[in-house]
Amino acid sequence: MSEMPVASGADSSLPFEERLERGEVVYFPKSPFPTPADADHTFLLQQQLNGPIHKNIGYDPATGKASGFVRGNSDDAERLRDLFAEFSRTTTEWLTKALPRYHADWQLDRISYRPEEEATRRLRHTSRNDLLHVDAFPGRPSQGRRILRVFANVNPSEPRIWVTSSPFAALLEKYGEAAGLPRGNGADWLGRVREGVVRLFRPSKVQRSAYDSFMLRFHDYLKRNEDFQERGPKRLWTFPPGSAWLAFTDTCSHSVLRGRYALEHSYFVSPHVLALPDESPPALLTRACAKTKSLRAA
Ligand SMILES: O=C(O)CCC(=O)C(=O)O
Ligand SMILES: [Fe+2]
Repeated sequence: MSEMPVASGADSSLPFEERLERGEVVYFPKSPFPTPADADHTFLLQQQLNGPIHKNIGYDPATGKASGFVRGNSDDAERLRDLFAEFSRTTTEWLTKALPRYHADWQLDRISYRPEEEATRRLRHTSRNDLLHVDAFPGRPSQGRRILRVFANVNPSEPRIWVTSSPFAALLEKYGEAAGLPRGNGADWLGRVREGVVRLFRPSKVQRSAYDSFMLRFHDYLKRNEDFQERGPKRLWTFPPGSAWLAFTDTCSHSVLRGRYALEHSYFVSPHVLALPDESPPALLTRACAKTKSLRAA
């Protein structure tokens, strides 16, 4: 590891990967990877969201396309793409060294840039960031891969404020049944709907598996559940300017209350490179369903 994370969360003596996989946030008061500096930083702060269709400004490292920003001239658009491409390259380079076991089988997902003030946003209920949830991407099914996200607060003077709550394992135990556990025995969830009629019409699109459908349902369920939102355990995080943090956001329940100007990079990590595959959401879900099935049969 190039630089040890500064202790945060429950047990900092555990390896970095285990802490992340169990749902902790790993926090760095000073970002260990570069973020845009000087004129590039000023340029980034000038970018505006092309709302309300887009929730954030986005960039896909696979295609080099940026979206969701108010377009000025073509030089500016190219400069923004270059800036995102560089952020993707340097963040991935750092992460490869910091978490070598994941690098063996991960896919780079998207970058987002969040220029809006979170405290005053008006979003659809299921899109709201101020309600606690675990992540599932409606348009980008993970098919059992884990969602690892790296954030950097690029605000020059204000912190970004998060709240985190119980990890996925505890939430599944408490609310899984009520949210609607998937049917079947689990072994076929990850690929079941990859084939079939839809695939013929949209051959390039990754299909949603039964696992993805459950994770989306659970995401929405948690945002609607007043008991969890109001009475669940809470930890407040204040991420100052220049800091960075990482989390498996499919496990670490989280919400953002305040702050603007954050950069974020998502990665999909394959189950077989995890340090604790038996504690991953697909494994926990498989066991939860088996238990429910045997209880019903008894
Ligand atoms: O913008 C943030 O700090 C986190 C928002 C969030 O929960 C998400 O993008 O899934
Ligand atoms: Fe989220």
